[in-house]
Amino acid sequence: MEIKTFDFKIHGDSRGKLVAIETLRDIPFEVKRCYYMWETTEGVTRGKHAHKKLEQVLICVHGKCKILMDDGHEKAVVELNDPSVGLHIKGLIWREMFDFSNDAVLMVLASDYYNEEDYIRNYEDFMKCVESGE
Ligand code: T46
Repeated sequence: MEIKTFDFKIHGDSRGKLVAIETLRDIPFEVKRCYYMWETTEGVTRGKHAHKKLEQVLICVHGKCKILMDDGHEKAVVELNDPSVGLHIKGLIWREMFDFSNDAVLMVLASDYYNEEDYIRNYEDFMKCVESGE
């Protein structure tokens, strides 16, 4: 499975660091939504779903966490621990987020508004979509 990450430019000076992410320049889609999660309960796994159309970039802006990606054929785990790195998730990918550090803040830039109909929350349904090439 191809893992696509973006290394965002860090603007650093004596005051500290700053990353700017511009739509269609630093990431390949128009951002319609941003959400983030923090104070994730120790040992918990979030996600456990796929999306039909949504495209996203995940950035752990503080702390660290791991992302499992599964395309129905292969699985890969990526650790996010750098606020200047974004993980691109596009297409039919089952994702799980786990191993959150206590201080982790996971921010997500999404290509569309929240729509429960775009979710595939059952793994068997996900595999049916993979097999049918939907
Ligand atoms: C994804 C992974 C990486 C909203 O009302 N609006 C939103 O934009 C989102 C993302 C969630 N919600 C509500 C729906 C649920 O009642 O917030 C609650 C928690 O959402 P969910 O259980 O889907 O969260 P995660 O962490 O399992 O998954 C999220 C995204 O939903 C998903 O698109 O790819 O992060």
